[in-house]
Amino acid sequence: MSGAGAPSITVDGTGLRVVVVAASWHTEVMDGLLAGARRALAEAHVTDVRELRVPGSFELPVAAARAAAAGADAVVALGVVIRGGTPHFEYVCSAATDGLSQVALTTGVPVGFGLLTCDDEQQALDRAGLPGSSEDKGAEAAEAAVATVVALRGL
Ligand code: DLZ
Repeated sequence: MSGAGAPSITVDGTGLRVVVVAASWHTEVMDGLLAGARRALAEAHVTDVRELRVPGSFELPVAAARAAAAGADAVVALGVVIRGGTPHFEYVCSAATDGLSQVALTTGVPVGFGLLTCDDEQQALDRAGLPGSSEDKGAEAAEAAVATVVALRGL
């Protein structure tokens, strides 16, 4: 999957409460994802932003579920999983991905998916929104979460 074809999203999230849940593995990449999410939320005029750090991406779904239960209008989930030499990668990725989509569907609270699942660190750095990165997945996840709240309110 490539970033080609990504939409340009401009959205007004004034008055929304957004919780960013973020894993802690791979510090440099996580710092880039977090900075991108913060920047995108500020550009969308979201001022009620809380950040909740968890150890690893496996813990993201429970944090997202708690954030939704606590009244978040949207959750932005950020994490980085890098493939190693064992099947652990697949288990962490699928637990995090399935868990986050389950949270969105069962609570109705949009969850922006900012989980990078990469073969190596360079792939993650390329997507981290850092100087020299070609993509900014933290910002994209934040924009998607806010845009989905606004879209659903139009029903
Ligand atoms: C154990 C583990 C490994 C090997 N790799 C990563 C990773 O690349 N990215 C990540 O976010 N978390 C990793 N973890 C930690 C798990 O997500 C989880 O925190 C632990 O298994 C404890 O539940």
